[in-house]
Amino acid sequence: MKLQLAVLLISVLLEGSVALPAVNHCLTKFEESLKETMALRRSCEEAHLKDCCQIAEASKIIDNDNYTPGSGIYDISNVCQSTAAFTQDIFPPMKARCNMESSDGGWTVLVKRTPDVDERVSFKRPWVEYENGFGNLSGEFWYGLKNMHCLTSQEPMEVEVEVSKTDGTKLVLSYGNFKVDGPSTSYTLHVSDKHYEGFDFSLHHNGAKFSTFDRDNDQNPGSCSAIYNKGGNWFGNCYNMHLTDMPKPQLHNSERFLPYDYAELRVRPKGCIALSDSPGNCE
Ligand SMILES: [Ca+2]
Repeated sequence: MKLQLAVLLISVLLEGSVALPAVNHCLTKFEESLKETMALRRSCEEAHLKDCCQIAEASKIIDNDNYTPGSGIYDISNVCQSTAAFTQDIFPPMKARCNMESSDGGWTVLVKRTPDVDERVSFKRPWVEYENGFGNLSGEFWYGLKNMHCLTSQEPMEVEVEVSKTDGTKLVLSYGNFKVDGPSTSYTLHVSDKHYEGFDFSLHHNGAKFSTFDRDNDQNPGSCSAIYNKGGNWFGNCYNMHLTDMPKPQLHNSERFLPYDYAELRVRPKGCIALSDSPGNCE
């Protein structure tokens, strides 16, 4: 084999015209193979992957089901693009934070609170900022009511709210239905079909309009946002879940306040096929 290679090399050097067809043949084969791979990638990119579930599914197809994408920031189609002013520019294309680990992954993260950042993000913001989104996708952020409405209106979605403390205490609240209506309803929230044991933290919030300190749509004689540190929320009178409270996200189980250090609200389509063994397709 080494001898054949040496002969080929010498032929190339001394009689290029004789050996080149063999080399060209190999190059052509390689080029064809490369084109095939690139075409497959393009077909998935052009499919306008619209959320983290579709990214997880497409990754499995490209790499023959051997590759599981990690959690992080991904490009998604800009069908839900708003004028959000994220620290990391979200367009074009639009970016999303994907959680590919919790409960088999495929989650698009809509709200994130974490103390593990150099600079904390303030959630004391007016209506317009809650509509468009704010923060940093690699740290703390609010994805924006416009984006939440768009993402949850395309198909039925499920939701998980995970809260935890630095001591390892963790609570995952999962619901089978999650939808944010449009601006004409002040982004009314629909959350139902509880999938965990214990207190139902969706009370106060299912059917509630969104409120901020400068736009009071809640059921309290005063303003829940103003009372609870100017964070925006789907307040009733006032809350069981307040992920934008400052300085920490809070739950309230009808008896007492439960402060946490971390919080994440994430959604994915019901029956996301990234969860199954089937590779599916890009269409
Ligand atoms: Ca009120």
